[in-house]
Amino acid sequence: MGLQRTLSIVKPDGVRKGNIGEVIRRFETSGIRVVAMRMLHLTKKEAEGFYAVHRERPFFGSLTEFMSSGPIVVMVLEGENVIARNRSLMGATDPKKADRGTIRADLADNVEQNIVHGSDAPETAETEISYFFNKLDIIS
Ligand code: 3AN
Repeated sequence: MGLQRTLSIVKPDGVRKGNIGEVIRRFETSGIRVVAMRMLHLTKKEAEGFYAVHRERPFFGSLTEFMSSGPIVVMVLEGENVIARNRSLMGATDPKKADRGTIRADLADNVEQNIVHGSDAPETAETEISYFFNKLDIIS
């Protein structure tokens, strides 16, 4: 796999519930490095741009409403095979189906408000990272 980067987001529910530190602690404890980080409050339009691949899904309106409902924390994570490692720390999209001990099983309320986002492949990681960060924002 080699060294990878991925985009992680602590979603508005995670920020509201005070879970920013807990999410980062889990990354750091498992040897994943944070190499860029920023807090921001997306507009509806910006959330729609980020989730453009889901435009046709029935939950698109509600998802982008939620993602623009409060501040989020966006991070670039770096490590060996970090895309898959982050996905396994996050757990399944639906917290009811997520393995015990994962971020979503432990902290999330439902399939939409599920605390974290993580890129699902190298190509999406690259696109998603560049949606929020310039090259010079990322520590190497
Ligand atoms: P993941 O975030 O696990 O990669 P995706 O990419 O399928 O999951 O979905 C993107 C986001 O859309 C999820 N994080 C979740 O917030 C929302 N979502 C996914 N499936 C549903 C659903 N059935 N109902 C409502 N929201 C959903």
